[in-house]
Amino acid sequence: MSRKKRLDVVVVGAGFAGMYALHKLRSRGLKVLVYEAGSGVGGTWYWNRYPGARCDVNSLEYSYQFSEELQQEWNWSERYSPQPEILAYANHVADRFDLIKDIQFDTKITKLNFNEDKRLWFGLTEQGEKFCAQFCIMATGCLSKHNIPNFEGIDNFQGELLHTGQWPHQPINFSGKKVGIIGTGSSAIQSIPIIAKDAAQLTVFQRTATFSIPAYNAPMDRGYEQQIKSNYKEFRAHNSQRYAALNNNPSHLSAMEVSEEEREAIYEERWLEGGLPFLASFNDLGINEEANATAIDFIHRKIKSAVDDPDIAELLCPKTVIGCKRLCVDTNYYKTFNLENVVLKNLNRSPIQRITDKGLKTKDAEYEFDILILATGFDAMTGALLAIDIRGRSNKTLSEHWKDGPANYLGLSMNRFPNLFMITGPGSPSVLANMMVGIEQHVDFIADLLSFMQNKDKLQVEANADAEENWVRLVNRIADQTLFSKGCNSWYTGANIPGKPKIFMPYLGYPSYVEKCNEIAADGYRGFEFF
Ligand code: NA7
Repeated sequence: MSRKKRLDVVVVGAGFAGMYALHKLRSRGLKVLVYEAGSGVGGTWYWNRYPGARCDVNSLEYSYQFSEELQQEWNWSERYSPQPEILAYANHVADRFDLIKDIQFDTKITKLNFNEDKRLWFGLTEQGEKFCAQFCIMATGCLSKHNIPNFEGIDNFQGELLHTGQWPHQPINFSGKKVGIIGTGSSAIQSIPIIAKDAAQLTVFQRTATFSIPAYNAPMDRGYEQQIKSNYKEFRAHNSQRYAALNNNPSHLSAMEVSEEEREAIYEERWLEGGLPFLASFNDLGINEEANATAIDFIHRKIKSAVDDPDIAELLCPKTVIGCKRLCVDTNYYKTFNLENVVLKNLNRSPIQRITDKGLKTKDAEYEFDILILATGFDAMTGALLAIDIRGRSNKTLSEHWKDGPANYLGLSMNRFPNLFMITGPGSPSVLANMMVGIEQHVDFIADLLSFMQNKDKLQVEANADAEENWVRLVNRIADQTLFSKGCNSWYTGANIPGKPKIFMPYLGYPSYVEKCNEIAADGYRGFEFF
């Protein structure tokens, strides 16, 4: 066991949040160390290496803005960046800002306990290394604790069992293989068309059909890139005023106030533009069920025109509200089901009973596979935090504090957990805004809060209980005004994990969130208690 390390700030996770936290806080003269479970930087882009993994946000927006030189000098090769390029970018940033020397890789944190007498967090790693720090920054990611459903017999499978969120580093050869994939969320939708090209047979097990919009990914338009880069600051500032901090050209029209022809033309135009901006076709798709139904109808017709077999097309048509589960962005997803080697199975009609040594058994049939892929998602937003034994004041555990859902203030801080901050935690815009933008805003807010404490000679800060309660109520009140909090079992609400408290976690509306953060800071960090 090594000697205990004494730090000002310990950061957990070396994804984009942890990397920027390290850079920012180190530049303020603090002694910072990042612990990272993986062997490299990049977080979600380090782990999610499945075929076709790609960002669903435009490359020119899914990148840091804290360094003008960095954003000018880095060139993305495609409209939507593939995972290897985003990982290369993360490594470039780590080298450029000399981050590696303060990151300890291959190290999982198992315990974090707050010592009230010493006013320090004491931590333990899986390898038994101890450390203490005044502040803890949990940059553990929203989609980092992968979800392996409790399938009976899962350990019996003799073939290759893979999870999209824990993909091996070496290439997987699908050629001539019989492959099964469980799940049809974003990870499956991106990987299915690519796996189908090589596999002898691909069987897709679907529980809930998902809406997907074509990406129309293409090589970066250098003219457009130049245009953005010539005024990058303004472009970023403009986007931060958008609901999800994305350049999605939101419409000011209601889907119900235009003629049917006009509506169809607008949807068609958005469809051809591709990607997530489809949801901004009209201003009421997220709040009016009738308006939402018009978008559903449009996409159903697109699916039916793409898929030859009407029964398969019907099965691929989602029956939920559009936007309730995360909208997917694909390349050739629906058309892949026209290939002879691709089969779609309806788990609602015939659920999985168990995994066998050769494949899996559903209520009606038995399947044999060489490779079985779990594209079954994540214990999102809270999973990675609850995987660590975190104990705050009075030995209160995080799991106790969150037994009815993730109580928090601004998605950043929690009552009874002094000097511990989350980046893009539950209660912040997080996954429903451009993550890179949210990350920088959070880290900047925390850095300013720490400076405020230094100036006031304060050693300890935490959210007060009332502020926390009111914040959670506000997050839910906002979500309840939309269609996104109800009507489907989404990971936004924790409903994808059996037994998890069901509560809508992301704060909807990036600009209003930032406005609140700024007001609170200007008001002496209202809602926080200092000691
Ligand atoms: P998602 O979007 O959570 O998708 C997981 C898929 O796995 C989804 O289709 C689930 O069906 C299915 N699933 C989960 N558990 C089971 C069980 N027990 N049986 C059958 N099917 C199951 O995860 P992704 O990795 O695809 O995407 C996560 C995010 O990453 C994505 O939103 C982007 O932001 C990037 P269900 O819908 O629950 O019926």
